[in-house]
Amino acid sequence: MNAAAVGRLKRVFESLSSKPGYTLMRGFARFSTLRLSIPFLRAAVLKIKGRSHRDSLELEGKETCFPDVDIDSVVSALRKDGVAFGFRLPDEVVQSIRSYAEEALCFADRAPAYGFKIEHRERAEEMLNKKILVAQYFNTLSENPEIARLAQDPTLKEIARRFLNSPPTFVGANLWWTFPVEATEEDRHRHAHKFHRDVDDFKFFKFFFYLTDVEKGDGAHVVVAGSQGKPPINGFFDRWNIRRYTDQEIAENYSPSQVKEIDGRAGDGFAEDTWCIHKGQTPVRKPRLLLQLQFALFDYNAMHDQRSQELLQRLA
Ligand SMILES: O=C(O)CCC(=O)C(=O)O
Ligand SMILES: [Fe+2]
Repeated sequence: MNAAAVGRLKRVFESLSSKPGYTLMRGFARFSTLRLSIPFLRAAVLKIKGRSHRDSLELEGKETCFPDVDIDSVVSALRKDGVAFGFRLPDEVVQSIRSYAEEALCFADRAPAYGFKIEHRERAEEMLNKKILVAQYFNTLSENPEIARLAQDPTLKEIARRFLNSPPTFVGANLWWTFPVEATEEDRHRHAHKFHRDVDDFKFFKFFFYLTDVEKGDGAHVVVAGSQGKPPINGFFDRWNIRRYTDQEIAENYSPSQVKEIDGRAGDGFAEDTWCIHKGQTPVRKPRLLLQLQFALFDYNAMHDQRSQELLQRLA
């Protein structure tokens, strides 16, 4: 066994002891039979326990931000293409999240010790002695009421319930900036700026909302529509492998019409099953602020942005 394989095995064992449920799921969720059957099995078990009824009662009386969204067409596009468009946040929600992002600390490389206010980005870069590609906010659900409200939105929840074929679990909000910098290969790899697919549960998906205008060159998200369960394959076991894919592999394996670079105005949103191949892009013109809301079957406590206040430190 070579050194890289030994290192990988060591990381799997460490992860098994610290996060056993999540690590086992990441092993098993690559198999399509389990991805298909587990949502239905879980729904049946929850039905016996009476949870699905309780869930539908919870939705009653809550107002949606998306009265014009056609739930059926979103769910069928998500199933077929892995991506569905047509969401639009109300202007006051965009304003509220933008103001929050000006005032609160964001954290370089998602590291709780590297907090800075967005106006002090240059100073933070000097302190870290590197360009910052990604900076994320923490504890957004408790700090911004609009994000907390979106996490409970009945339209989003109903889309989740139908797409997942099972009562949905909200597993996390994430709000982050991507900046136009000469990023290192390592940072681009780490922050998902290379094609990949996510294994976050047996079935799961995400809503993405742009909070800044995103034209080509501003770090638009790219998705390969219809690629769910059909990754580029290089050797027999590669179909179950989770790895990064090169742009060339994507160009060779899918038609150009499948590769969608998603631009939009501040407030525009889309839903995506990120079991599809996708990536972020490094902006070349201006920063991009993005909100992501994730629904899944099970909560492995791995997707949320909650960090204890004692861990958070200010760098600049
Ligand atoms: O920054 C992006 O657009 C990509 C993020 C990503 O890969 C993900 O949220 O799963
Ligand atoms: Fe991803």
